[in-house]
Order: sequence, then structure tokens, then C-alpha cells
Amino acid sequence: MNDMATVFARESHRMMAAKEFSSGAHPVWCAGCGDYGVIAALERGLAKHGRPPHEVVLVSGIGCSSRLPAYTSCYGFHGVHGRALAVAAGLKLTRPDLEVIAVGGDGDGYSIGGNHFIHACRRNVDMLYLVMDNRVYGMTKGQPSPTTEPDWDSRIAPGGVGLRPFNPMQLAIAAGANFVARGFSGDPDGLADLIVEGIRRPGFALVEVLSPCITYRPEQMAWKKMVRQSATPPATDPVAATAMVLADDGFSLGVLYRGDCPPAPAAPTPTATLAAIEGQFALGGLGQTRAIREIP
Ligand SMILES: Cc1ncc(C[n+]2csc(CCOP(=O)(O)OP(=O)(O)O)c2C)c(N)n1
Repeated sequence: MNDMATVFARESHRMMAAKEFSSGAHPVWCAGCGDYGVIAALERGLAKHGRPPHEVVLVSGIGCSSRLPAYTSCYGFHGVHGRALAVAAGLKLTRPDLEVIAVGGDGDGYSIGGNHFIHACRRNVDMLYLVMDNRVYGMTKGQPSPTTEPDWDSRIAPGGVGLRPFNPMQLAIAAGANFVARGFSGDPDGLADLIVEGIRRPGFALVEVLSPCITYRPEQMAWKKMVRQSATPPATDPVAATAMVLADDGFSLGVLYRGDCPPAPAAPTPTATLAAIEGQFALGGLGQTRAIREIP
């Protein structure tokens, strides 16, 4: 083992403090945004989990909530709108040694990223997906999202969109996610526990967080009076879990579903060198490979 590897191995086994997961950069979020509670919970959860920041990668798309990776000391990839899960799944399958966590908003994950969401659940890739659901597109000034209530009246959608919101928990269970839980940004300790369990449970874990947008949806401040711990123990059968989720008003917190499907296997170790792979994609000039020139 070289010197750096020895340091890392030692680091992997020491107690971590939540503040070690903070980058020190001050979030640009509005004062009172629920996402402050989510990052506090994530830092506490990661400290409890015990892997050092350099072994954790946070992958996000675009949105206020998707800025989260920059506020942590973990590796981060703040990518393209709706594509966090595609990047995160690829990373986890090729680097199973890393703790991979995708984060973002309901617009990012359930609108433009909806297809990736379904297939990440279906593939059951071993990672955590933390969705900060404020039922609105915060960053782009308040458009309705797939989880917005049909009658939410706003300047951009007068009288409401009139569409039934979809239920992310139901969708995740139907598509094959192995762990489904709901947390609240106003309960960072409870959320931290859900995050730890979601990380540790093999397979795809969805932790949906009710995280109010105080700027475009100030009425969501009332959520703190509406949330409560789920009265039903977590279901282990997808049919029972679906029935439970459908009967719920969307404010029950805790683990809703714990499955036992084996996670997607890691990708085989590539045998080709990077230069050889690059060569296959080179178009013309000196980089053109024999293989490409031979294509009829
Ligand atoms: C391809 C593409 N389409 C649209 C946008 C504009 N856009 C940026 S963030 C966003 C929605 C973000 O909403 P959400 O994911 O709910 O996050 P929040 O800001 O509420 O945390 C949209 C539509 C974009 N950046 N890229």
C-alpha cells in the first residue's frame, strides 16, 4: 500500500463529524429554504455512515436543490438538467467502490429526468436518490412540476394546471426500487436516519424529502404541522407497499418500503486501454483507427 492509500484506509475507519462534509461555501438558497435542512441531514447521515468525503460522490442535475454538491466536501458532479441518475448509475456500475448519491429536485428528477428515474429504479443500481420535493420549479421562478397539486393557482398557471400529480413513491415501487422512504427537511435527524438506511440498503433507494420552497410556495410552511411518522410499519411486499402509499395523504414520514431484490451487478472491468477506446471514436486525421477505416 502506498502512503496515500494507507492514509485513506486509516481515514475510512475513524469517526466522522458532520462538519467535515461541508465545503464551507455559503448556499445561495433563499433564507428559510427547506434545502438547508436537507444538507444538514445529509452531512449528519454521512458522518454516521462513516465513509470519508473522498469516497462519496454527489451527482446532481440543475435546479436550486441541484446546487447541493458544491456545498459539501465530497466529490461532486453538477451536470445537466434531468440527467443526474444517468451519470450516477454509470459511475456506480464502473466504480462500485464509491458511495454514489444522486440529489436534485422534483422538476429535475420527475419531469425532464422522469425516464431515467424509472429505469434507475428498474435497474436497481446500488445508490441513494435524494429528491428535494417542493412541488414547484424553484430556480426558474415557480412553474408547476409533476408533483404540484392540480389547483395550485399561480401567475404562470392561473387556476392551476388541472392535472393529477403523480406519486413518486408509487412509481418507484412499481418500477423496481428496493427502498422507498419519505423525510421532511424540518426533521433533519429523522431524515439523517433515512439517508443512512438508504445508503446501506443494497439496490436503488429513493428518499423523497418534503422540502418547502418559501419563495414560490410560502403556504408549504404549514407542512410542519401536517407531517407525522407513518402509522404503518414498512411494507416488504410491493403490492402492500403500493396500497399503503396510495391510501396515504403524502405526509407520512419514515420507511415505506424495504425490498430484497439483488442490486445490478457492477460493470465488467474494461480490458481496452483509454487510447484504444478513443481511437474507435476518432473521426478522420491521424486519430483515425484501422477499425473505423474498415467500416464499409
Ligand atoms: C434542458 C434544460 N431545460 C430547462 C432548463 C431550465 N431549468 C433549470 S432548473 C429547472 C427546474 C428546476 O426545478 P426543480 O428540479 O424542481 O428544482 P428546484 O429549483 O425547485 O430545487 C428548469 C426547468 C435547463 N436548465 N435545461
